Amino acid sequence: MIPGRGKNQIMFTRAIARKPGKNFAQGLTTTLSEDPPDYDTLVKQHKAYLNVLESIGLEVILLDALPDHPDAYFVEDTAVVTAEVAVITNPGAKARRGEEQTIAQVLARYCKTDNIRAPGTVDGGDVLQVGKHFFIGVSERTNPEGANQLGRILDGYGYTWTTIAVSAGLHLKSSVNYVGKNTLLVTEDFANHEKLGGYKKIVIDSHEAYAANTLLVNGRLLMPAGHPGTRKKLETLQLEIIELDTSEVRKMDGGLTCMSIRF
Ligand code: CIR
Repeated sequence: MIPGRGKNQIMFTRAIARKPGKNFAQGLTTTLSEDPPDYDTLVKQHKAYLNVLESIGLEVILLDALPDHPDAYFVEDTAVVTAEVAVITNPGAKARRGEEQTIAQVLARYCKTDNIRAPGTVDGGDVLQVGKHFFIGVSERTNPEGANQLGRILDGYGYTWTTIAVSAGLHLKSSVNYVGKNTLLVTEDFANHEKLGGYKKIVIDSHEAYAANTLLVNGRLLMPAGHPGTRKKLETLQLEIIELDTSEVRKMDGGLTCMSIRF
């Protein structure tokens, strides 16, 4: 049995990812960094990420870069995939619309698909699945109409869902993630959120807030390197922890969850 496999844990066999394009630094970002984003470093970090996914048993379906969409390697935002259906999103940022069509073609080979329709918008980064429940962040990218459309689709497959206002960070999963064993990893902003009751919480110190974007895959925790305080707290879960350097992705407001669609 895989360590840490619990009732809310989903086991994945595949991941869709996309190569970053040379123009990735033209993507959307709110992060001001002294060092400009570096393509060669990003490529190395992206490969290391994919190697980890493969090493823990996922088949990686790697797509080519989309030159017209410098953020397209953040594939997570384009689809919400459950065991029964893949919901193709309508990304909230205009510059990112169109990315979802190429992902829809790939997912259609593996599962039934449905769509979020305008004026609804959803970014997958706002959608957190914990077992049979979905938290859907309402953010600058995911609007109430999109959240409700997604919720109604999920209803049809026996899932429950709640919306949650994203008051800080780009997406819900910039601040809240499920790390196994009935535990949510949260930033201080979400530590006492009324809609996140019923779970144990690991609260991250504010100076390590970026580590909230930690990804649970098949019993392992993939976390961004360089957050020793959060690592120590996560060690209490007794799951294998794999640190990955995400410096270049972070400059583009992205993280570990964003770079793959697991299913
Ligand atoms: C964007 O602003 O859309 C990208 N630069 C970053 C998207 C990160 N995606 C995610 O957290 N799921």
